[in-house]
Amino acid sequence: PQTIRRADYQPLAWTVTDVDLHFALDPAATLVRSRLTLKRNPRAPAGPLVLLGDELELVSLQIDGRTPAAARITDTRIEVDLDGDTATADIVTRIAPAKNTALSGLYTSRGGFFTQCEAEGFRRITWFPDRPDAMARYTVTLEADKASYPVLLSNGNLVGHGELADGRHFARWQDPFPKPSYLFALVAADLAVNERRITTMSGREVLLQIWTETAALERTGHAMESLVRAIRWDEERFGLELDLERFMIVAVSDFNMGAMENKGLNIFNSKLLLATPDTATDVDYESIEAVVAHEYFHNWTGNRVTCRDWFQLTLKEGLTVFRDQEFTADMLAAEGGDSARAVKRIDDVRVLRAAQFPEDAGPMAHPIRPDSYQEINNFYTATVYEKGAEVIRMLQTLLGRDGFRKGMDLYFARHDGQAVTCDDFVAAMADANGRDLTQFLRWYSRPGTPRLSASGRYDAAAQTYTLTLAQRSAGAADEALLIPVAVGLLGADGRDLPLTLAGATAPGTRLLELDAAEQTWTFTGVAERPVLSLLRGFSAPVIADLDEDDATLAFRMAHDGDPFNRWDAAQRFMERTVLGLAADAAAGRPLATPEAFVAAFGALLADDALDPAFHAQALALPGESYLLERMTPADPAALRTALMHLLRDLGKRFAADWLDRHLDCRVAGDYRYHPRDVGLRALGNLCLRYLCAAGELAGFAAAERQFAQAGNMSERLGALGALVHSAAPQRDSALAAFHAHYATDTLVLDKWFALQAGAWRWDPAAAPTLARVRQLLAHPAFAATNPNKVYALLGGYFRANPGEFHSPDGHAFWAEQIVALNAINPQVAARMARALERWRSFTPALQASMRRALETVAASEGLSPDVAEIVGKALA
Ligand code: HT7
Ligand code: ZN
Repeated sequence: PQTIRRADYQPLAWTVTDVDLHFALDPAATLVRSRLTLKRNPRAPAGPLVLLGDELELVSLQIDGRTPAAARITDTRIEVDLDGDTATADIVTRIAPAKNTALSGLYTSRGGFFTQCEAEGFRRITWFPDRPDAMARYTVTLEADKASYPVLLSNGNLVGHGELADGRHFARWQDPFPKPSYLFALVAADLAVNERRITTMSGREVLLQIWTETAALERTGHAMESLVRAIRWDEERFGLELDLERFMIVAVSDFNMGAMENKGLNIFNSKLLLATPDTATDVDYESIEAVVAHEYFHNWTGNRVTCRDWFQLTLKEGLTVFRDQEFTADMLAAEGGDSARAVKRIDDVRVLRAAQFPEDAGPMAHPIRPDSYQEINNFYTATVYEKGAEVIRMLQTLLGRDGFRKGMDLYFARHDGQAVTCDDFVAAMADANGRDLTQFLRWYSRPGTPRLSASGRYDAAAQTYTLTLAQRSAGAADEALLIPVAVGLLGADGRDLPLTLAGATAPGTRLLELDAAEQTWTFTGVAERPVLSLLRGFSAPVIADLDEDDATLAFRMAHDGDPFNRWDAAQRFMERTVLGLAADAAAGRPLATPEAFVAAFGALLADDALDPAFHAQALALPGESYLLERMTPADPAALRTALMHLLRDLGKRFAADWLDRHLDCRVAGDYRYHPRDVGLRALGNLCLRYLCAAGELAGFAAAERQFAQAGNMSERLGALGALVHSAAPQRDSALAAFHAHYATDTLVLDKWFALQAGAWRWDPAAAPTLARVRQLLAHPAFAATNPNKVYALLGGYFRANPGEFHSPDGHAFWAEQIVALNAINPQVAARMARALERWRSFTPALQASMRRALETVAASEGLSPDVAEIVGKALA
């Protein structure tokens, strides 16, 4: 595959000012007529008009009413030399939406038409300069059979509609805002609507609509509430108002990602839109609120100001993830206080460590603004999104909330309506705050996770504490990053000591700006030997190498005044314990949990003062993929043995406490999505997890009871999960009951598929999970054409179950499935393919079967650029 480089960017020689599209919709053969109004770009070197296409049948092309004599036409590119400064292109294209299983461009799903144009899907609809810096005004006419497709939607405002011959009808939409083609959308389907009218901060009345299949309409309430909250929050926090008369969201069952921010017509994977207490967990409720907000926030960060080219993707994605994280934190804190805010931060860091840290250490490592790619769809990554959000968060930390807001205001004042770069964003932040951010920009071009180390020296006589911080980034020794490091010092009683630096005193936490390879700070007036609390709130996306003994970890786990660091201390102690046990398992030594850890864990479990949501986070072991990443060499079987041992041991030792706490976690009354109730359910479910892992009969009974009596999906799935992740005799009957209850509910069945694919084997005599996964592939509810099903079943196995997946059989199965998926949907196949990219960090025996599987896929026929890039980089 061809490599595209950031350094090769050239502005377009010909821009498009207006696009007039006409769709004669038909699943087998849709005719797309397009009229482009073209203008020579005075700021670009002279060149031909370039139109891009992908799997299109060109019916006709005319320039200014005539067929061009010397157009250069290939399957993917049309070049035409044009005279003068303006021109009109008329293009007719034929496409087959029903055959479009890649779900990019125009496709059908459950009898309706839907589009997905980001990143390069528009070129699968019609010939176009399909890149984000080509911004134009769109008028779109949709024409379709009225009985089958009564609802016809596109971006902007409805400016006409009516009946046509032969039972067909049409609707015409006009979008007042110039936009890039990736934000174009259309929907034609049989849908029902949930509507709400609200008044925006300037007093305009706007119409909010959520469209779904009629049967799902009752599941749209939470999404509508979330949308209204998001609109209000963006007004209050950033002064940003909805700029449209109507804002629509549509649910679709077949979708490659979570959702898409098309201007005024967001399209959502139904999984991230539809919820009732009986069908969605608390985590689903939180995700829906966050994603509805995320897509809405893109209306400003992404749509009004967009990216110049796809290398700048983090400009909109990192910033918008940061905005949705802040939104969720504010929503949670409004009802659950600061502890709920800390829990959100912990959740976000868990995701970063589990997904982004491994990515940054493997063959797909890239800076948040990549320098090159083969297939842009492969770069919608945890690095661009989650690490990108951390980089934005550091800007807010460095500039303060008010300074950050000033920077945002200047960014919009300068760039509204433009396609810009990450440099433009940072320049606005710098200029609004009178601060030189040149060094900070290095974060945009640095791959890999930087490492931070600290050493402290206490001088009792002088009452000083001297802290030296050092940073290290692989391959960039001479270019230090600017790293905001929030620190605290704990006294022997566990309380924060006041921090005095250069005569200025701060009460608890102090922000240090590390901008050299190594730097030293001396705190004065330190009356006792302190314990360091470093990187509070996870103030930078780095790995902190702390040389803490068990006693210090236990102390911080019990007392750190920063809730994030208190959780982190527990995670560190757990990590040390699990990896120690895994090393014993790998060497065939007997496993024994260190008593120091048991004592610290027991104290944490017994702490009744903790908020339940925080308590659940603090008592949950680190994620398996994160731990695997921390292991050298990665040995998934040994790690699984260690995790099972620890869960079992902690479950047994504290069985009575887990049972008591589970009882204390009961939530009375109707379901509420409220931080307090969510926390109680999370903690209650964790208690069941430990009890069932321990094989406690009372635990099995408690889980069975909760499963049978559950008043909502969080309780039901929590109990079922505890049974499935154990050797409980009730396991299979509970799975069967769940299936019977939700047999026709495709979204809920995804949970049932995922649970079984991710199941650990507590009974060594049981068949490997692979056998069950193969059976489920043939289940009537499974469809390889539906990404949600693939992510649930195959993702549940390849990504969420390393202890079972990593075996020669698992790897051969992976190769077989990637080849099959590649023919159906390259984007989905590439996502699944990433499960083996870190193969070089595994044990030699596993490396051999992983390599074989990768080579099988690499050598297969018809490999898409998406999968080719992943396996090619893995094998390179
Ligand atoms: N901006 C959207 C990205 C997206 C996407 C990208 C590639 C292929 C399919 C896709 N669907 C949605 C979603 C977002 O980040 O808001
Ligand atoms: Zn986004």
